[in-house]
Amino acid sequence: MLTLYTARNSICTQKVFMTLDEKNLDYDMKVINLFTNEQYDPEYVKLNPKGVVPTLIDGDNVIPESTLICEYIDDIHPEPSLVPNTPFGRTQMRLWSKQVDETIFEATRELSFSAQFREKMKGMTEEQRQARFKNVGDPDRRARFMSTYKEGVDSPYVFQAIANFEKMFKLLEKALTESGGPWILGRSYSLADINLTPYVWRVEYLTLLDLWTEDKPRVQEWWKQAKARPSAKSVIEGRLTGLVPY
Ligand SMILES: N[C@@H](CCC(=O)N[C@@H](CS)C(=O)NCC(=O)O)C(=O)O
Repeated sequence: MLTLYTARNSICTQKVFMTLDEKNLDYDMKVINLFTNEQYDPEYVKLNPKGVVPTLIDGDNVIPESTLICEYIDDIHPEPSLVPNTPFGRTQMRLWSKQVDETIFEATRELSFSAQFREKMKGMTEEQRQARFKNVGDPDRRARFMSTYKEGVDSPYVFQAIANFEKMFKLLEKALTESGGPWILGRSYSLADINLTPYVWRVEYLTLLDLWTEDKPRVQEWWKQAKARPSAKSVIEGRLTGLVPY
């Protein structure tokens, strides 16, 4: 049985939930409370040295990083396949995962924190808050985190996040035009679509999506279908409205 470590509102874990759902797989779930610093518990850090979720446990195998976890799940349960069957197709898929991991994840976090989670951080004790800032090992990540907490939507990282989304949606319109759709890589739904879906859903929830998609008909069409996908609806909708707590 697979075990998945997650946290409330963890957007990167939603990719993994969607992948498990697409494959119709059972799993156990362990919830880490990020607001009481459980991610820095020495026992958890042994599993995930960065102190982040998700982490997947499959027997003796411990797998961090949501993108790698999704590919691992596809490898061990290849049907229905969520990965293209040509080397070039897989490279294209990974380019999308890379873009999400390198810019869209941070951008979404900056937008969510400055607009939504900041309020929750204000409810922590000063000691908890300082511990949270201190424990973020990566200095760039800590600077982003502190800036969105202190400056909210005026943080320079928020401007950068908006620009990164703008750039990504332009590339998405182009990719859908070239692939002919309906999915990012063409006719088959893949991890490229899954990797992006929770992030687009989050910016839609923050009422920002139209900003970028108004003039992009192919992105609009893609989003209509991506959102209607049963794995996306069951995983994301309930979590955003709070019906599914984790
Ligand atoms: N690149 C990692 C990012 C993991 C990550 O940062 N996860 C967030 C939740 S979505 C987290 O655990 N944050 C810990 C914290 O906020 O202290 C992945 O995709 O798995």
